[in-house]
Amino acid sequence: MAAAAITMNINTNRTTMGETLRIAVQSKGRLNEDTMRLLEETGIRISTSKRTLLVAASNFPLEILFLRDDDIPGTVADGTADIGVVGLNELEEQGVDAEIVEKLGFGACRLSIAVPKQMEYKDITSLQGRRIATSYPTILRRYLKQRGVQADIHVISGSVEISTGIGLADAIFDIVSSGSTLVSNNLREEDVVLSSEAVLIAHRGLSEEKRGVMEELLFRIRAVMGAANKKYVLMNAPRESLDVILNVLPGIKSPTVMPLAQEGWCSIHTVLDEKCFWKIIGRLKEAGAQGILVLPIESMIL
Ligand code: PRT
Ligand code: ZN
Repeated sequence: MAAAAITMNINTNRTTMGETLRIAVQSKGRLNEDTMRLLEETGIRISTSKRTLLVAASNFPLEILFLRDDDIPGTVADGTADIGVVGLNELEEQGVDAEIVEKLGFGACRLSIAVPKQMEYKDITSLQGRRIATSYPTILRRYLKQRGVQADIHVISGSVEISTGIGLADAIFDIVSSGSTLVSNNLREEDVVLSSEAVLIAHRGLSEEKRGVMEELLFRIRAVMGAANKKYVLMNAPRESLDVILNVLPGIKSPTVMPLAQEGWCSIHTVLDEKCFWKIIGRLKEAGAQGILVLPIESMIL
């Protein structure tokens, strides 16, 4: 009986939302975990037990195509996948034509010029005629051209950070996140050329039906991202403290206030930024708030 109900549910989804959408996701590496977590938080069930190249979701018209991140922009541009999750750095480097639909808020990093600690560096013109090692030649070439600098670009596919130490280059152009890789290789970050994060990209020629499925997915993704770091906060307070407490609370809209069975007391409910909550908790207690409950929010639809 339960199985029949589930099957019916899937079928209903498919008829109301049209075709199955194919999303390209990094098979392993830095973006895989966050992407899969985001999909899971949207309520989409994907069996990751049998790790094949193509996996279908069981309760949403979506199939996941697992690829190396380098292959994702091209696969989406040519329509083999309908949408994909990839670093903006990778998309920019490949320069393929795909629509950036949403910034996803994870995989944050930057593409920067870095030079040996002891090297004097005023600006990018200091690298005129010098050798720069990178895995991102297209973005670097464009940056140098815009600034009228001619340099020798050495394209290497990995361990770019060691290339100055071994005498292969005078400077590097590479991904920086915490900066610790640069420090441990005696390098100093100079120009930040591109700020990157994971983005959801889409094939330009999506059918109307597929675009509809993407919009449904996007709606869920935005609800999950909207709830990130937000907490649902409940507290009890004497009615006479209400004005002071409402002044302290920077809620999304006006908070809900409900009377309690005990005369002269009320319950206040609101949604707060987690960071903000820890800043104002002292003032809430001072104002007389008691029994403060802080609850996680799964998704938030504004
Ligand atoms: O196998 P596949 O080709 O799929 O993966 P990959 O090895 O090419 O890529 P992967 O998994 O390393 O990175 C995927 C994406 O994650 C990148 O394209 C970026 O958009 C994003 N990202 C975020 C990062 C980093 N942070 C990062 N720190 N990519 C790489 N790094 C590396 C960087 O190259 C350097 O070696 O980490 C080092 C620097 O880190 P810090 O923290 O020491 O500065
Ligand atoms: Zn790669």
